[in-house]
Amino acid sequence: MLKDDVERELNVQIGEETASAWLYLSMAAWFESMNLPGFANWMFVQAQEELVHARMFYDFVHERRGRVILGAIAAPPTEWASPLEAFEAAFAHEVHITERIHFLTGLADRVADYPTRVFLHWFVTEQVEEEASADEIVQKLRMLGETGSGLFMLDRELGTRVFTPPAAPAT
Ligand code: OFO
Repeated sequence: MLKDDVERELNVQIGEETASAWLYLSMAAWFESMNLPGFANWMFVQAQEELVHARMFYDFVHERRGRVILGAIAAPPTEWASPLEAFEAAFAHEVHITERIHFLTGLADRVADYPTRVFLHWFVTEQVEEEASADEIVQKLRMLGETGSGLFMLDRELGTRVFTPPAAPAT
């Protein structure tokens, strides 16, 4: 059984992961409107991954015989000044999600909830990758510049990203 405060925070995290998907889908739509289909593809794949993350928390709460309670998801921003600003926002968002995962991990430790602690281990590792992949594109945008052939080449590269569902963590 889940303790009440752990259950509540896992429910908050379902909302956080869903909000991540909503944010990246909004960024995908903005990139489409900017005629950058490769960037839009990268964000769309990212949104799909976030929905899987939300589902993992959803399933875990049920496995532990908890109750999933969904809250409101705030509307995401819809405009960014440039591709660089959008990816800087994506990176900052991932830093926030990392902080949430670390907070949850600390909570599980404090209440000796070992199954939740083990479940969260996958997300601790995942967040290292999430931050690194957003930051890699920030660095490329800074290096290549945001106009002309650099942007076109990066758009082609980001267009090759495909969605592969993450393997479920052991519980
Ligand atoms: Fe779910 O990792 Fe990004 O937000």
